[in-house]
Amino acid sequence: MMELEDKDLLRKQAALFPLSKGVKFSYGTAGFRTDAALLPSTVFRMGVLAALRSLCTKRATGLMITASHNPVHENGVKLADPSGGMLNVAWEPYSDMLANAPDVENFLQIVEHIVKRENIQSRNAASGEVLLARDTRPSGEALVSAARQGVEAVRGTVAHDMGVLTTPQLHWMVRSFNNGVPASESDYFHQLSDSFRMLVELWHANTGDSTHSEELIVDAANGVGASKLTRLQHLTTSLGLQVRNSGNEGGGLLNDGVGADFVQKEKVLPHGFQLPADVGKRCASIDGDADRLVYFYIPEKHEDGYSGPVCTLHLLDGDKIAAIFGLFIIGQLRILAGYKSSVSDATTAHKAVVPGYGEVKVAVVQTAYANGASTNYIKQVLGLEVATTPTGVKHLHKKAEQYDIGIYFEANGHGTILFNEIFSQWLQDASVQQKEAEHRQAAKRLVAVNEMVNQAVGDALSGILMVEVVLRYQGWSVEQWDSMYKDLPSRQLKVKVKDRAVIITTPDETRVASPSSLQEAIDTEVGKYKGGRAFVRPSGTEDVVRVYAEASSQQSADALAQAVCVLVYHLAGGVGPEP
Ligand code: G16
Repeated sequence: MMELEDKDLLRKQAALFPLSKGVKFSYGTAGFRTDAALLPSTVFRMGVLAALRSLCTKRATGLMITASHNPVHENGVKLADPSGGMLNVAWEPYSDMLANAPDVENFLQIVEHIVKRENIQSRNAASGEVLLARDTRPSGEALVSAARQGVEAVRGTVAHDMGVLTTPQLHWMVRSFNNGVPASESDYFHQLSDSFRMLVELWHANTGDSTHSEELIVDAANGVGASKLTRLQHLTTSLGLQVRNSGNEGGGLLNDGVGADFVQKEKVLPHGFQLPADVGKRCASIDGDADRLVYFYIPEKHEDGYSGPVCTLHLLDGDKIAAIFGLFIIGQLRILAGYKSSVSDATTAHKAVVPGYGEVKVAVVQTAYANGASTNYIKQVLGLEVATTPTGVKHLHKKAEQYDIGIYFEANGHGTILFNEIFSQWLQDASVQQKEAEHRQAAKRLVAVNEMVNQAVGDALSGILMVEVVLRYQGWSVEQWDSMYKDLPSRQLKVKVKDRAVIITTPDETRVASPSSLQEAIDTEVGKYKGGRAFVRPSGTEDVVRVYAEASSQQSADALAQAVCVLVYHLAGGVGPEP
């Protein structure tokens, strides 16, 4: 139970952050997101919740001020659990209740309810800790201050302001902090760069090749990732990087015509990239808080002849990143399993049975947005299991944890590779104890991947390092990587409706459960297109309904997506002009 002085402190502090009138907050896919001016009360209250979660688990939690891919006037808050992953979904209803509490007394009652229900007792000095960080949005500083006041309104909890970070850096720090290992930003950079160096050295040792591949050009969305990439580059001399859209004074706006979300959804060049100067170059885009990564290039010629709103670039999205990661992982496991083939011809389906460990369970986790061609490739060519979950890294991460190695990626570029603890330990031992040098090297490579690739959450920076390493091992250009499989033509659009909550989908998000008339109409429309597939779902980060369509040609995918938008507009309360 809360003591009187706990309540007095909370009451006094909460009164400084009154709820904005007429707004209903919902935790959404990855936390709260809206116009920054509406957020101080929500952020204060999430500071309180992060403190309670820390007291409850007796470990540090994290709170990140960011709205990721959303426009610069918006902001948001994401919470990190003690594992470094997203807030435990069982606590999401508390977030909604706290964020929407109409007044201070009601807010206090909800806090009391959480304290009681979760049996939170420890309120000794500094028994709870919350790490805070923000991206580069101008509203971030004031919101971090609101978060700090929320954390410190819960007696016995302290806030540590970690400064301006990418979202994955904060998650990494929470995980490291709780694991009792060095957790500063400089530790993060050293861990990534040391393991990258190790992988490059192992590659040199194997191939004798010491040439550096051409530099990678990264569109940093005018966000926090730009300065972090520059810092990473200073530590990894063999990584040639050119950072564009760095958000420097006089440059462009955060996420405005730039960044991973823009490139992946629009499939057009971001600002700062041009024809013909950038034709054939290996390029990547990250998003505003650097937790998403996609690659792209401008081909010499367009072979499909279609000149609709697409085709200025070839996109290598999260699905293709998952595919190349899967290829590399399975290649190393093949070596450990005693196959004589090298990584580049690891193209037959098989189970990875490694002597001394047994079958290594590997899977790729995707969502309904995964391009059908990627799923086929991963299953049929790589021979890997594919698991699916609803949208949201919190779901994919949880699923990926069920395997020895779980590779998860959303098509939009969120993803990572998780290693379970028992298998990680086995790899550590195998890297010194295996008899064959080849086997020791394969184990060492996987140990280095485990170190380099963020184990807490998808991370564009560690993702870049991993892609760049695998391309070297494969000896591939970006075009060769792209040719692993050909994407089925697809199109993603969004529709504005009065209330996006009127659309309820089935758990796998591929069908609309309500309103049923909408699903019937979508089915009829899909039936008109060869190889057609389409689904709609309310976004959890923007006030829109998302529409996805695939078909056998780009014209058909565009037409199907457009037709489904019109259906959503008419059957789910569209607002503004008809799409
Ligand atoms: C967040 C989530 C992702 C999700 C994305 C879009 O990413 O972490 O898992 O795919 O939102 O979600 P929705 O389709 O519901 O808008 P980010 O990069 O925006 O934080």
